[in-house]
Formats: sequence, C-alpha cells, structure tokens
Amino acid sequence: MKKYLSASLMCADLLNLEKAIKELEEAGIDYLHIDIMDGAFVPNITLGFDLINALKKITRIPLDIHMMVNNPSQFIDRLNVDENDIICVHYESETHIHRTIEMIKNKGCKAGLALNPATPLECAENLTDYIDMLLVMTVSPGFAGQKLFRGSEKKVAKAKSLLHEWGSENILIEVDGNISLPNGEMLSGAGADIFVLGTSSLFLKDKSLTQAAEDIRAVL
Ligand code: S6P
Ligand code: MG
Repeated sequence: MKKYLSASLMCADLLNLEKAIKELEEAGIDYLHIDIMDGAFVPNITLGFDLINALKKITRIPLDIHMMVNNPSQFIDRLNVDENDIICVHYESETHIHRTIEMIKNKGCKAGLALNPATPLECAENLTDYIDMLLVMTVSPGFAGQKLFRGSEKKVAKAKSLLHEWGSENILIEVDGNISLPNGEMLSGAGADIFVLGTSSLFLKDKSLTQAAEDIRAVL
C-alpha cells in the first residue's frame, strides 16, 4: 500500500516558504498540509486563504487543507482548490456536518472528516459514502510540538478494521500530530496511509528536508 507524506506548512520556515516548497517538491512530498485555525475551535490562529492562493501559483503539489474552525461551511467558497486537493473538516465543527461535506464534494475536490483524539470512530460510519479520507488526530488540534495521544495506534488499527467492516477500504486514514520516526512506523503498521509531518520528523534543525523525508519514508 502506498504511504503518503503531507508536509505541515505551519512548521516550515515561513520567511522562506518558496524555498521550502521547492525542496519539498524535490523530496517528492505528496501533499502540503495547510492548517487553518480561527482562534475559537482551537486556541490558535495560523495559515489562511491568501496563502493557499499564493501556493497555487507556485506549486502543483496537492493541498491537504485541515480546517480547525467553527462552522467551516461559511469558508468553503473561499478555498481555491482542484480535484486533487483535500478539504478536511472536524466532526464537531458543524451541527450538520454532512451538509458541509457535500459542499466540499460539490467543489470537485476530495473531502476529509477529522476526529479529535476523544471522538469515537463510529461518528464516521454514516458518512463513509461521502468522504475520501478519515483524519485520526493523534494530538488535540491547535499546536505543533505536542506529544502523541496515548492509544493512537489502537485507534488507527480500529479505524482500519471498521472501514473494512463498512466496505469502505477506499477511504484513506490520515494521522496528524507528533509523527516522529518511531510513531510513524507504529502508526503505519496499524494501517495509516497519510502522515502529516511537522516538527517531529520533517522540519528539523539538523537535517535537510530531503534527508528528513527520506528517513521517514524508510520506516513507513
Ligand atoms: C495541529 C495541526 C498539525 C500540526 C502538526 C505538527 O493542530 O493540525 O497539523 O501542524 O501536528 O506536527 P508536529 O510533529 O509538530 O506535531
Ligand atoms: Mg493539521
């Protein structure tokens, strides 16, 4: 099974982003992970719509947009995406999450459903006909540099088996938060497909992006 690398841009050198994007392209990164926060759904504010527009002009790496905002449906129109991009929304962020996921699909891109560490996997069961990706958060959303939520590997393994039971093996499982080399290896073994890479394995002071991407790819 192919394993996908998604580089978390909030962890990149924001003052030299274009250089980082070029290096990520050379390193064969599969997605650019864009964390959008509103200071309400999570206690932080990070990247936004103008950055997405700017990225679209300089790279063809597909975007993996992680919306950590209340009522994301109000922003779906603002997102500049194409068929290879993913827009992912949190189960708790809307009263009628199915309607939001349909709005995403109507844009012609892929849709993801994100589950916080304490949110049960069963919340995804009735949405499997509508989503392309299930994001199993491995930290509470909001910040880079946190510690892996205990039991994340069991949750990923359970997600894999539930998706099989539901006849939805086509849905990719993404993990986000503290994806270090050992955690990546463990979560890959449990069945994760897409790995969000931030300060734990990709954006490191003592390693180039190319070398870091090669090292994590080798253990997945
Ligand atoms: C956190 C956000 C993530 C982080 C990523 C950072 O709320 O959704 O995408 O950017 O987890 O990675 P690390 O390795 O610093 O935990
Ligand atoms: Mg994220």
